[in-house]
This record gives sequence, C-alpha cells and structure tokens, in this order.
Amino acid sequence: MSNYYVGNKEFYPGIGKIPFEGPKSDNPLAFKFYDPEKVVAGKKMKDHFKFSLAYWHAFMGDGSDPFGSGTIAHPWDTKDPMETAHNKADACFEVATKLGMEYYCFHDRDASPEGASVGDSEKNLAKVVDLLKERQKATGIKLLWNTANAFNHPRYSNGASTNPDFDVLAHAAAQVKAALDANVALGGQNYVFWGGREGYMSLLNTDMKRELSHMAQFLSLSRDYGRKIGFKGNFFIEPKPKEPTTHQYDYDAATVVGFLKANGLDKDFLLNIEANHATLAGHSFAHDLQVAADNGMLGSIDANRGDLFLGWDTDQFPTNVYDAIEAMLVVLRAGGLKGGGFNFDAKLRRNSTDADDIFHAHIGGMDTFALGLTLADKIITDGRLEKFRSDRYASFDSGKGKDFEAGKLSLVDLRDHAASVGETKLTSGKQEYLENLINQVMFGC
Ligand code: XUL
Ligand code: CO
Repeated sequence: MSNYYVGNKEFYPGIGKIPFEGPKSDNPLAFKFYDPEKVVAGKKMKDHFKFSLAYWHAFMGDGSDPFGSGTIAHPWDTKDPMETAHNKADACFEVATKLGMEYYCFHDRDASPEGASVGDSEKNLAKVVDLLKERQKATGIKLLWNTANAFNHPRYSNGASTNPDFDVLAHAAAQVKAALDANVALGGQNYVFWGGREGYMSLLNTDMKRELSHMAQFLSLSRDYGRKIGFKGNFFIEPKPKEPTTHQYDYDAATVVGFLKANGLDKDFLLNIEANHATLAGHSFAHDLQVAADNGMLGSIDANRGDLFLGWDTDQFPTNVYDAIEAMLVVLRAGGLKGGGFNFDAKLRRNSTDADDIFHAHIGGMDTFALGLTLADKIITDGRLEKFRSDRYASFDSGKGKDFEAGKLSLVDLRDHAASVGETKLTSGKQEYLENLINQVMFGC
C-alpha cells in the first residue's frame, strides 16, 4: 500500500508514486525524460505543461468500439451510479497523484450521473463537486477545465445549441449553467466548449446560417453568465472537423478564429487544440497550434495522436517525438499557452487491459512531451533554424520591403519596383537541409 491515495480505498495497489529515473532506467513505471522540477527554457518542466488527467477517455475509457463492448474493467465501478461517481473521483485523484499530474478535466456527466430531471442532474453534480473540492484540497490538484457533455444523450442527436428544437437548446444551456457553477465552486482555471454534435449530417434539412447564429448567441450568454458568477478564466473552443457529425461547425483553428471574431467573442474565447482533431482536418498538429498562436489565441492543448492508417478520431496517447518537437517549437516561440495546459484526451487501446496500462500510457505521453520540449529548446538555442527562418524574410527588413510591411506602398509602387529590379533569382527553401538539421540536434549527441 502506498500513501498516494486520498479516499478510503486504494484502487491501484502495487503502483506507487512514479519517480523520475532518467533515460538509463529499466523500470517501466518510471519517467525517463519528464523531470518535473528540471528547468528548461527558463521554466520548470511541470509549469511548461500543466499536465492534466482527462476524466473521460483517459480514465474512463473501457475499450469499447462500434464492433464490441468494453474490455477494460475499472476497479472503481459499482452498480450504484452515485457510489461509482464517488469511487471514480477518488480513483482519479489517486492516479493523478501517483503520476505527479497537478491538473484534471471533466465533463459534467463523467463526474456525476444524469438525473431524471434538470434539477436532479444539478443535485447529482453539486454533490460530487463537494467531494472534488475536498480532494482538490487534500492533494493540491487543480481543475484545468471542465465542460458539459451535450452530445451523449439522445435529445442531442440533432445538436445542442444548434438544435432546430429550442427546448433542446434550453436543456444544453441548463447543463452549461450547472457546469459553470461547478467550475466556479472548484476554482477552475478555464472552461471548454467542444462542438459535440454542433454541425450537420445533411444540408437538405439544415439552415446553417440560423444554427451558427444560435451557437454564437449561446456562447455569448454562457460567457455573460460565467462572468456574472465570477469566472475569471478563459473560455476555450476545441475545433474538430467531423465526427460525430459529417461537418462540424468548429472545423479547425482558422474556422474558429474567424467565427469568434465575426461574433465579438474573441476577447473571452481562446482555442484548445487537439492533435487528432487537427489531423482529421487535414492539418498537422503544429499547423493548428500555429494558427492559434499567430492569432494570440493558443489557450490549451488536448494531447493525443491519431493513426495514419485510420480516418477517425483514435485518441491514442502521444508517442511521436518528432510531432512533439514541432508542437513545442510553436508553444515555446509563442511564450507558452494562455492559461491552459496539456490534457491527455487519449484512451487505451481495446486490448490494453491491465490495471497498470493507464500508467504506462501517461508515462509515455509525459515523456514524449518532455523530449519534445527539451529538443525544441535545443533547436531554438542552436539558432540555425531560427536564423534560417528570419533570414528568409530579410527582404522585408529594409528598403521597399520594409515600406510595404509598414503600409507605405501602393500597388503601382510595387509594379514600379518589379520593373526596376528585373527578373528575380530563385531562392531555395532548403527543406531537406532543415530536416537533416533537426535530426542532427535530436540524435547528434
Ligand atoms: C472529442 C473530444 C472531447 C473534448 C471535450 O473528440 O475531444 O472529449 O475534448 O468535450
Ligand atoms: Co478533446
């Protein structure tokens, strides 16, 4: 028995606090690269990441898929929904404590069961919130964000805030209200909206313009209520292009930035970028992070990965170091995330059925991003990549190029400049050289 549990029972006995043992360790239940207190690029590793345990996939994933029921038995599961909710909270804090994760995230319905009425559901959530508050106090673990699950219940099959039925929209609002109340009670740092079923399956039955204006109105009202009850954190939108609907309205980072700006929501809302959602949209993870960062809206990250060979949201734990480096280059250059952290929105594979697999999964994810951070910092410090990128735009640093950026030239001025310089010379983008450079920094010592 270890001392790293807070309830009445230890749900993962035999697994203690996961130590940092370094790359030479042969202990599979130890970090090889994630050394929380180590300072990299001027900040402790743990503060760069604010790693968070996701109550749902990561913790409650049961291995089920469209072809088969669950394979993973959870030690906290019981027949009574409220007892399960209580156990689950204790088990969640146990796993997070053992992994040294200082944050967690949840949907309302992960934490507490839906009741027979709006009032019952509110009561169930409020009860669990009291328990979560105690557990937060006992462990120091904080709420990175919470959200409302307005996609699971059959009433949301045509959407939540974009549902053609106003009564359904009102039910979604009731859930968001209760979730915001829970957030404020728990001192939550952020609040997330993921589109769920906000999108359409067929344009034949859809008034897209009307649905999008309802969504904007819904988000504005949620923002106003949150601010009224004292929520000071960031609201995040989590883009995703498809699944469960054919076309999700929050398609990708660029679409969401445009939507927020068009509806005057860009002061309160930032983006929560999920790796597997970016790749479903035909972008790299780094691309969507860069779009968010360039708009000053890089709020938080749902850390996972997809499968190159499968076209859906496989939500796997991240292990690809090359992708993590590219992501961390964006995050470091942006000066970090705005208020958010790295939440492992990932689930075990269907055949990962041992109790310790959830630990291996998180150790791997945290080590992968620790490597990504360390190597991205090394690449930035090495300087060759940064210099190449800035030199590439040197023609805009002085003379006419500088005047253009300053808005001092007309189209005719540009024409006259082209005529005066004659044909341009071809300049190489040197992609292969840069890829080699990254491999050298990664493996060269
Ligand atoms: C779905 C997804 C969600 C959000 C929260 O693909 O990522 O779990 O992170 O609702
Ligand atoms: Co997510």
